[in-house]
Amino acid sequence: MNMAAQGFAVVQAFEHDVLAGLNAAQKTLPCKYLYDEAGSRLFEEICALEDYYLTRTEADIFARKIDAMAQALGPDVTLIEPGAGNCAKAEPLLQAMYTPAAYLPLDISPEILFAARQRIQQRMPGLPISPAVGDFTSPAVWRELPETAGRKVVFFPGSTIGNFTPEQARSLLGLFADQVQTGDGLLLAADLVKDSVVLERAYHDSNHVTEAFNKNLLHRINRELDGSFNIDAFAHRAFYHRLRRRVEMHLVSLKEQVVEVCGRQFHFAEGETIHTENSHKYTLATLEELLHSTGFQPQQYWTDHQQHYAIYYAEAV
Ligand code: AVJ
Repeated sequence: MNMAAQGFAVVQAFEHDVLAGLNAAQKTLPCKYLYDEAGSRLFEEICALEDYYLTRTEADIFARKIDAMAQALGPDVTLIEPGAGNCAKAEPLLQAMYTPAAYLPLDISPEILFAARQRIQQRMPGLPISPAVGDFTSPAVWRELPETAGRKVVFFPGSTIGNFTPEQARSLLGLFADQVQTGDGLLLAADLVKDSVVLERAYHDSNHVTEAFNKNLLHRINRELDGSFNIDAFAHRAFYHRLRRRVEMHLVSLKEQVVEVCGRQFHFAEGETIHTENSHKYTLATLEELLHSTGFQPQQYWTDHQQHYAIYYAEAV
């Protein structure tokens, strides 16, 4: 697909998904749409918050264990990163790896991806880098990657896996498994189950950045789909659902109201919510179970001293 056709398809998918989501009994919007330019900037701000322990905990594990990880991955490996964004996490890993064969980042944002390629290329001139633009949950974008000889490792940091329900996570890791051979690897990070006060503070931060991040989705719909959302008539809500082992993010309608999107009307009762994101939390056991069920054998994991966060290395069987 050329860039213009791709842009058109992306707009159509957004319109389709928003209309379908607002028509559902429990109104819902796919969380991937939180990450437009403004949303991605807000998410970066979230990552720097005191209340949001995930990013710094993961960074701390990487900083302490990067050599052990590089060792586990092995020499001459092609590193494939779905949802690579600015590729900031792969760079130190590639530096620590023994003669990496190539780096293949996948992302929906071509601008961020190509800027990152240029940056890494300058610092690692000998490393072949082949980015692919598209949604990593669709097999189509994986087919754009060049054929490579030798071992491959799929790198999936950031606890992005948390955005997928257990069934979706299984099919996503199944898709990853389809891309690799026996003995190839997966380096996967996940946020762990912990005290609900700590969890809820991370998604309802005292700086209100997560609130702005959540509400940005309504701004985006207003802008791109001719929406009439009154942002102040919605509140940010985030809570930990113990049984589902996930933090759910919602936008709560503060009054009965009718909102227009793409010329269609949607009714909101007072207190009715739009479910905008899930962030699933794992235990070491549920994470290992997920890996096993998708054809990966856990080899090693690294965690922080509070066991808030885990990074697993597993190999395809
Ligand atoms: C990008 C999926 C890891 O679930 O913690 C942060 C997204 N949402 N604050 C997460 C997010 C609200 C984040 N992930």
